[in-house]
This record gives sequence, structure tokens and C-alpha cells, in this order.
Amino acid sequence: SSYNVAVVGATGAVGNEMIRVLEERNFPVRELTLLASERSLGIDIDFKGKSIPVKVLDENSFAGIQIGLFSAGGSVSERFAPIAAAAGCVVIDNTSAFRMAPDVPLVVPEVNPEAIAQYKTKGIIANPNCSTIQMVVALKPIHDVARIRRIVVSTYQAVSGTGKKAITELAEQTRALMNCQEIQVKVYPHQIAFNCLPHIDVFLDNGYTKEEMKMVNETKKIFNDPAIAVTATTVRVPVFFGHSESVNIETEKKITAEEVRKLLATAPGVRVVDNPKENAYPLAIHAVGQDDTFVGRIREDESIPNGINMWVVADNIRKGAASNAVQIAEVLIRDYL
Ligand code: A2P
Ligand code: 11C
Repeated sequence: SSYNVAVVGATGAVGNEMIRVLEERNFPVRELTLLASERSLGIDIDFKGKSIPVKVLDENSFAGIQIGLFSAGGSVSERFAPIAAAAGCVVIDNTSAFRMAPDVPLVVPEVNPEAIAQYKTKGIIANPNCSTIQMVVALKPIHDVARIRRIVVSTYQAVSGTGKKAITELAEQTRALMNCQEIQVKVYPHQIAFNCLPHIDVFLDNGYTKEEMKMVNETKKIFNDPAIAVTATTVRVPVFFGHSESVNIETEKKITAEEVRKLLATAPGVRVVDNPKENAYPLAIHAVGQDDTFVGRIREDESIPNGINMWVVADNIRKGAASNAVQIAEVLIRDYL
């Protein structure tokens, strides 16, 4: 059978990739509805050789639609996801609006596909934050055998995580600076070209950013392990696509670097690239366009008895957002619809 699917935020960085991933993975789409704001009226987007006009999202957009992939920002999801669910559409929401709601599953198919069953209560499944997704894909196999007690993560995140406007801002600032011209600073509070900003999303009262606390709270929920200790520093870097992460873990049981390498070599969704002598390690430029999470620089943390360091890279728009959402939809139709 095939399904009527809507993409909400179809003209955005993630929404557009959702359309590409549906096409590439040959998701059984009967009819594809593309939704955005009135700013996008008149835009057509190709899907499987057909040009589809973008429609304006409103309360009546979801009649007859079975699956809605949402990526138009938290406030749009807060308002429209319940409306879609009430119309019988299962919402797979890429925003942070519902991730921590106790009756909304937060799912990475390689890690906790069984959680999808919970979708029936609200009709909503949440897609985690991009920086969380790639970290848990890499850590799940280790957690299963050695039990991770604590994670210390620092991220190097691409501007595409902020959306289309930020991609333009990095390109324009780079061009301007290379031509000795004045730059415009609009999307971020500071220049992003040739710079690193230890600031992603808004600052909270505890001194952390919201992005950092997403990594803490979402990891506990996805692993269904409130005891796991997580601390994060999230940094925006002048990279267009692909988030990189330095991940340090402390495990209950000793696990060697060689054992981690072996474990990850057969883990779903993981590709080990770890041959430093040949300068082989995961790179953002190699992860772009891929759905795997790349892991390398695997080594024992010699400062503690049971510690591992690694470098984890993925395409934030694909595995971090669009591909993970479509993979959730694939499990949903296989096991539930
Ligand atoms: P539009 O292009 O019409 O503004 P990005 O994260 O790359 O900035 O993209 C955001 C996506 O969310 C775009 O497709 C954008 O559509 C859509 N969007 C933003 N606000 C709304 C809204 N109020 N209603 C519908 N779609 C929205
Ligand atoms: C970034 N992680 O790179 C953010 C983007 O909660 O879905 C995704 C925000 C989210 O800026």
C-alpha cells in the first residue's frame, strides 16, 4: 500500500531534504503535499519527475493525509501538529516542541525503534535534535555492553542547523571578507565566517544553552536511562553541512578501544573510519549526503580507568533530521499502519 504524505516546511533546508530522502528511499508515497508559509506561494518542487506546487499551511491542510513530516519551526509544530493528529495524520516532528512530552516517543530507529508504539496516545513522534541523534547512534552499542555512566561532549556544528538564512550568511560573510568588504551580521550575534561561536540556541538560567540541554535530556530519554550523566558544550563553526563531535565516555565495565572499534564495525547506521596513520578519520565533507554516522579517533582515555574518546560526524540535515524522520516513517508503516 501507499500513503498520502505531507511535508510541512517543504521549502526549508530540512524540508527540502525530506522530499529528496522520500524519493531516494522510494518511500511508498501515493500523494505528496508540500506545505509552507504564504511566502512560498508560486514555488514548485520536483518529486519523482513531477512538479508539485507548494501550498500554504492552514487548519484544513491535513484532511486525508496519513503521515506528516514537520520541519517548520517549534511554534508551527505546537499549533499544527495537534490539528494534524486530530485529523488522523501521524506527525513525525523534527522540532523540539514535543520531544520531552512524556507521552510522545523520541526515536532514533537504530537505537529505540520500540518506543514508536507510544505514538498512539498523541499521534506524534518526535525526531531528536541533530547533535543528539549522531551521538546516540555511535554510543548505543557501547551502552548495551559496557553501560555508559557519563558522557562529556563538545560539538562543532554546521550553520545549516540554523536553516537557509544561516547558510546564506556564512557564504556572504566569507565572500565579503575575502574581498575586504564590510560584513553583515544578522542571523548570529557575531561574525560566523572564520570564527567559532560557543553559543547554539538560547542561553538558559543554568549557564548552558538550550542546544546543550537538549543533548543532556534527549539522551536520557532515548536511552531510557535517567541515570546517565551528560555534559555538553555546543559550538557553531564555519562549516556549511555536517556536525562533528568530540565524545568522551566513562563506562561501568572496562571496554578497550579495539573492542569499541569491533563493536561499531557491525553497528547499524555506523561507519568506522579510524586509520590515523593514513590520515583517515571522519570528516564533515565526507559525511555530507550520507545517512551513516562516522566514528573514528577511537582511543582509551588514559586519565581514567574506564574511558573512551571518539570523534563522531554525520550530515546534520540527513541523519540529523530528514533521513531519521523518514526512517521513523518506514518503521511506522512496516509495524503499525
Ligand atoms: P517559507 O519558506 O515559506 O518561509 P529553514 O529552517 O530552512 O529556515 O526553513 C523553515 C521552513 O519552515 C520553510 O519551509 C518555511 O517556509 C517554513 N515556515 C516557517 N514559518 C512558517 C509558517 N508560519 N507556516 C508555514 N511554514 C512556515
Ligand atoms: C543546530 N541542532 O544545529 C540545531 C538545529 O532542536 O531541532 C536543530 C534544532 C532542533 O542549530
